[in-house]
Amino acid sequence: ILGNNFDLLSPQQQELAKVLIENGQTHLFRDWPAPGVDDDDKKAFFDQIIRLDSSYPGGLEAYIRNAKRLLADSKAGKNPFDGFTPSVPTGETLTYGEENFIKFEETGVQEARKAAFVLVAGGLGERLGYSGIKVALPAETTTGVCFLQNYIESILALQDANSQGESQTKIPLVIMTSDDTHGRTLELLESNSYFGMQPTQVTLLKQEKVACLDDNDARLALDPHNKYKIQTKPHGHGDVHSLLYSSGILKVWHNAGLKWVLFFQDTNGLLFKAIPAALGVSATKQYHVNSLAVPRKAKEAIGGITRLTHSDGRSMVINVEYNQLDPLLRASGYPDGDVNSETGYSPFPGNINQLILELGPYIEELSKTGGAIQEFVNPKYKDASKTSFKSSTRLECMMQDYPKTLPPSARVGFTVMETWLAYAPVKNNAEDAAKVPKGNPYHSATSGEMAIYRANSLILKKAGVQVADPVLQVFNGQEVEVWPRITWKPKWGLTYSLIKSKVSGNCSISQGSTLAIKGKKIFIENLSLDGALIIDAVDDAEVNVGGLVQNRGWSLENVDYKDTKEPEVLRIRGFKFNKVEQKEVKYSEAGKFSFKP
Ligand code: UGB
Repeated sequence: ILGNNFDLLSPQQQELAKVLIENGQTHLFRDWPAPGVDDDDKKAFFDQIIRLDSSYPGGLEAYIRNAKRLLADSKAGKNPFDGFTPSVPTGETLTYGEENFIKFEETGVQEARKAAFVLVAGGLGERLGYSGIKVALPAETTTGVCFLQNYIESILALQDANSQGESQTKIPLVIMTSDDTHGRTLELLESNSYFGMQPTQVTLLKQEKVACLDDNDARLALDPHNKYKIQTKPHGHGDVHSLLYSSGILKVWHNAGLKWVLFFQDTNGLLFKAIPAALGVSATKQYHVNSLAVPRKAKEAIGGITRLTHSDGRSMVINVEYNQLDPLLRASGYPDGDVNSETGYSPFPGNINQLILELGPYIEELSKTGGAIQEFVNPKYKDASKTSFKSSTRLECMMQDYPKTLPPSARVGFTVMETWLAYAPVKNNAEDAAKVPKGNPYHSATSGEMAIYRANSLILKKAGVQVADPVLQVFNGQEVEVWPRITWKPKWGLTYSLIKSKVSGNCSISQGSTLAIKGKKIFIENLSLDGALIIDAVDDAEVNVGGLVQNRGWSLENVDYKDTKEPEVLRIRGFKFNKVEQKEVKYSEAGKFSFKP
């Protein structure tokens, strides 16, 4: 089929050409001119084939085989849950600040010295429609700290809590990127000195896209504008497992004595408030897999953690994706499908895709699978005959499907935390967020930022501070609770016990106030705040803050998302601060200080 073009190819390329031809891909070469014409393009084509082959567990042959099988199942309307009955699983439910929560936090902080973190950040965030990479987005605009900085500083706070004198723990961080995010992620890190991490602590692993498919025979789709290029699309966050495995980094971690791998997503500004306790649960319960979950509103766009029991006796606790939960329930004796129970929530806890895996069993499993995760395909058919697609499709996979291949002996659990504490992602653009059914979370930049103020306010309240009640305000068509704008660095308030140890006496914060704590050893005692207060201090400065701080503070102003005069980061949240007046204090040298205006 390739004729004399075959001789242009290297031995490796020739092997791959044979694989393609034997697997129904002759159409790829049908229009190739004789040698001498487009030879460089032909070589470039095979360079891409080599990349596609090497980045998929089992290579292109396996990809085509899997695609044929999944496309046939999809055409036949095969239910992926055939034989399985869903039921509500039981897991650990924690309440912030309670005795067992504090105990788990303490254990978790200690375990963190044996942990590695993995951030999946290859997604473009199409639903959000932000032009930059999502991890560069400010988590809140009081300090302007972006998600990546917040994540890194949280990991550094955990690291710091485990370092004594000379023996410095260094917690590794892997960031999975893609062609869409790689360059900009690296640039963000480099231009900010890795936000305080050692560059050697951070590893970027880039996921490759997978080949698109034109039809039910899994014929690879050519780029309509370039017959020497195969169309590709993202394969999904499930790639993280095969990438970690093939990079060899898991072995490095194992040899270094690490025990836990924590996976997390790109835009959840609350996450690290829940991490220490969740890791404590993993260690205490010896979970091989622990998924973090929150109470889920029916139809909310997060998966439901479900126990699936097969008629043959098999049973597993697994995420069922939001679009599959309703049909599964309807087909299994829940005629109303995905609905709230009398508690006002779905009985199935919501998966927030924060997974904690025990490294040993994880490596053992990946040695068998190569990191391949159960995939799915979602073709948009032209008509009911299901013979052709509206546009090319591809296989996809999700990182939370990892437990699907585990043996029944695996210890798979989950930990439910309060939503206000653990989960406020930024996924939806203003327009879509405004259309979210009333009572369901917006998952927008507006709600994501307000959730940080709410969580910090609630935590300080729990620690004994009188924090004023919120007011309701509407930004970009979304009604949100506006709490005092309280922020702190992770090193200030890593755990509830630590926060409690830093506030004492009679403290109060009024509704319109702003409080930004940027230092580590800042102790709040008998502080009465009505205005804006920003305290910065180097780690060796111990500062006592108290007394009455009163000024005109920062007010909130509406910004319309369509107002192109405003920067995009403000437009997507629908508000900005008018910094009328503030008290700003800074301690740049070690020592003991007292700030009492
Ligand atoms: N991501 C990648 O790194 N690579 C990819 O190819 C795709 C994504 P989305 P999704 O917690 O709110 C998930 O798109 O997939 C990264 C769970 O499946 O934001 O719609 C991307 O950068 C769902 O069960 O989410 O839904 C981002 O960091 C529920 O838990 C992450 O993967 C939901 O998240 C998630 O990508 C949730």
